[in-house]
Amino acid sequence: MTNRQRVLSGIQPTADSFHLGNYLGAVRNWVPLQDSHDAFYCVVDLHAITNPHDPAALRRRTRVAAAQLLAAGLDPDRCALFVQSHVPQHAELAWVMECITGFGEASRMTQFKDRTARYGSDKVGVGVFTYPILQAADILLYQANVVPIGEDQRQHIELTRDLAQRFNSRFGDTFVIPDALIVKETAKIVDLADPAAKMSKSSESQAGVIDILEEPAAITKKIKRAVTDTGTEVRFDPAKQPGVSNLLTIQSTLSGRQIEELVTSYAGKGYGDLKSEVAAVVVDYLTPLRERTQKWLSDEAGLDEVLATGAARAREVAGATLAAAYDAVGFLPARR
Ligand code: AQP
Repeated sequence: MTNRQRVLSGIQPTADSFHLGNYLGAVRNWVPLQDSHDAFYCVVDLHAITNPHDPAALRRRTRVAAAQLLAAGLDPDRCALFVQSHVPQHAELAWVMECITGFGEASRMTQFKDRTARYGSDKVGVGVFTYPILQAADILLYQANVVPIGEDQRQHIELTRDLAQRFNSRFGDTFVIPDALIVKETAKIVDLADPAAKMSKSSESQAGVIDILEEPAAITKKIKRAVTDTGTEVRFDPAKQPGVSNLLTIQSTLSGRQIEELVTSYAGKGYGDLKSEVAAVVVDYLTPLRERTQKWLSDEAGLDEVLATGAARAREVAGATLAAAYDAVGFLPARR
């Protein structure tokens, strides 16, 4: 047992690679929290079936996601890394939380609104409507104090807090109320080809999306073609120069150099120099990460063992919370 605060976060296995937005906005921040917190990180495969999917691809991507997390620095000795569907309590608590969620409240979630506006409600599954409540269950099961995420997830943590408070006031104190942990500098990495939009795996064009497992030549090409701004000077001004500022943010985060120092180093130079340097930094950083991922993927048994150990630890904590929640709502205890 530990008195440390608890951290929980998850990521979907919905692509063959995480992109730089996932990595910088979320995953990278998970790593140091293993030392300061009791850490639980999961590959959220239940969320990955809210949209039409291919079963073989899902199975492959679940392992690829776990391998990338290990390659990024998650250490099975310092955190519980697991697959969401291996811990049945997620779906079980989600049902209870759905029953205290308002229909209007769930309808106001941005992704549901965006998808129904884009495709029409007959083409959007009920899972797209309810998954923010499953996400609330993911977090509350672990009594997480902090949830490290990118800006696009802020609304879901607000919903989680509201649901936890509602449950506690109706049925008695059961859940810890979690806080979002959003690192301001990397909260929203934007699309290289469309700096008005966040980098996203579901963008129509992937020209401005850097996958962390992508080959160096492709990464360099995308960065060299990044949309910059109308000026010529390299300045950090996210409102007026979003493209250039995004490149500076990426370079600064991956190199550990301050933005001001980088801006000074570009005095008298142009956007071409900026792009060349950013491409070199990104390739240098991602190459070993890609190699470590491949190494984990070549040891499927080892990878599955890590996930089994993580799931066993997760079930212990999730089981205790679910039992408390079931008791609080008045379910008769099951005789074993
Ligand atoms: N562009 C981004 N900048 C900063 N953080 C980001 N995240 C995602 N995009 C950015 C953060 O990554 C974590 C994992 O999110 P997810 O599992 O919801 O990933 P996803 O939704 O599959 O990735 P996308 O690209 O965001 O997919 P779409 O757009 O299709 O939904 C989260 O903490 C998220 O904030």
